[in-house]
Amino acid sequence: MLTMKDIIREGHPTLRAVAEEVVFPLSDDMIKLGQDMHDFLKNSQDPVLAKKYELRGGVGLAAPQLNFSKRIIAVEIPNMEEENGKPLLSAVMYNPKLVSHSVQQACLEEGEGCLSVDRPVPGYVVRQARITLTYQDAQGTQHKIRLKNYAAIVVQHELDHLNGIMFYDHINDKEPFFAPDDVLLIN
Ligand code: 4LI
Ligand code: NI
Repeated sequence: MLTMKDIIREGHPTLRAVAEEVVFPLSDDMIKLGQDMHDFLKNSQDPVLAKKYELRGGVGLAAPQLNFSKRIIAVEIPNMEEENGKPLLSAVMYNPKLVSHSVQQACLEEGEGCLSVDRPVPGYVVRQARITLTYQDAQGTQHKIRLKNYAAIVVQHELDHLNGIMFYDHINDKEPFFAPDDVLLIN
């Protein structure tokens, strides 16, 4: 089981590297890594397990954060609307690719956090409001999905990790909460 000690922190060079594509069929290690990343997120959202293992809550995780420079991300995004327990998005994505995006931009009103960053970095991280993404699952099956708002933001944050980009790279130092008035603020 992965815990916070498996997650590397800002300053580690792997977080600034461009990760490599994974080749199919996947090795057992790459399948296990994806599953472990996904389980970490689910555990981190379970109040009992999060407390027991001192996990910080997360909805997205990228393989470079575990010091594996591979193009793998996991997402577990709870559905804030309606208490049906069904997640808004739950997946492990191998070789995810952004194929198109909206002109409309969006950002989280409360800013972003990252499991590899142990300090608050206030400010708007302006991203695309809607994206179309392709990826392969663990079996190698290709998927093409459209995401918007919160899910689109989370996936773009994780895709950035595969390219050595940290969320605060996007924050305007002079005016961290500046955003043009056509940027959608997500709360
Ligand atoms: C515990 C159990 C307020 C502050 C609101 C926590 C279950 C911030 C938001 C969670 C903020 C869950 C989150 C991200 C923000 C803030 C990520 C809590 C986990 C809210 C996810 C990747 C940015 C994603 C919305 C500095 C670790 N996650 N909040 N940003 N949640 N979570 N990001 N922003 N301000 N980061 O952090 O997983 S994209 Cl679900
Ligand atoms: Ni992150």
